[in-house]
Amino acid sequence: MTIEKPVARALLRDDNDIRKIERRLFLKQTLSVGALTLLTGCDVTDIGAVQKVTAAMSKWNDGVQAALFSQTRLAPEYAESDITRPFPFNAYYKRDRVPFVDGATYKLEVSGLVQNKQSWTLDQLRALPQASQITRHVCVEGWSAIGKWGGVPFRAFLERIGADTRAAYVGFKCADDYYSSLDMATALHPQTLLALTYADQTLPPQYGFPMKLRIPTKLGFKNPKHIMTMFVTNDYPGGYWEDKGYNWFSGS
Ligand SMILES: Nc1nc2c(c(=O)[nH]1)N[C@H]1C(S)=C(S)[C@@H](COP(=O)(O)O)O[C@H]1N2
Ligand SMILES: [Mo]
Repeated sequence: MTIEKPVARALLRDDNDIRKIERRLFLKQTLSVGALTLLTGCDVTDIGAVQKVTAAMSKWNDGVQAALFSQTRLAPEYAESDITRPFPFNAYYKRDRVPFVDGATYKLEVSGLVQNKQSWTLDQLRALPQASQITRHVCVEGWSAIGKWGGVPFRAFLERIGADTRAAYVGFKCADDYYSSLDMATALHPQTLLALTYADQTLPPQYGFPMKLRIPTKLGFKNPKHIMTMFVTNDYPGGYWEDKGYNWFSGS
């Protein structure tokens, strides 16, 4: 039932047979619904009951994974020539419904346990020291792709706004109905990036304009696009897929 472990391992090793692992993961998830039916005696059509059990197991997994998590463990980085072209688009809707956000009036809202709650324009974010990474994005649906993202190391941003880094979570609200949250250790991880560019260009609408969080140590669904608000909190904020039963930790 430890669904995400293979991915956690996959992120840490060389990716020779990452495809095989993804396939196995995909099958495992499909199987686990059947296994749940056997275990709980509830029918798979009884979505509510299945979700409750999945969520409970997920919580247990979160604890195990958090204990294993190391801030010094880095996701592999790649060369320009490894980049997947074209990079896939994915969301809970089709491409023609990608939200429009006006970059000229955009302001990232910051709230919760932070000293400075001022909101940030794109120009202000671009004026902060930037970094870039070429890393692999792994989606639970069974695909992965390598891309290049640039932006502000999230740790530096959290320090800049005086975030209480002893708090448990950082939460995100997006321009679509998406929302997500991270454990503080992952928020502070050196590869977690407040991404403003893709392939050295302004982040295109389909990949999350004006801003997304790029977290190479987490599965794709934990990388929120079109972020409008972020907040630091001790109250578990959940997430769009997490609240549907996906494992919250989902990473290494
Ligand atoms: N706002 C928002 N962020 C999101 C999603 C979404 O539907 N809306 N989908 C997630 C999932 S499941 C994946 S795999 C990635 C896809 O990112 P990409 O379009 O850059 O490949 O975005 C993640 N972040
Ligand atoms: Mo995904």
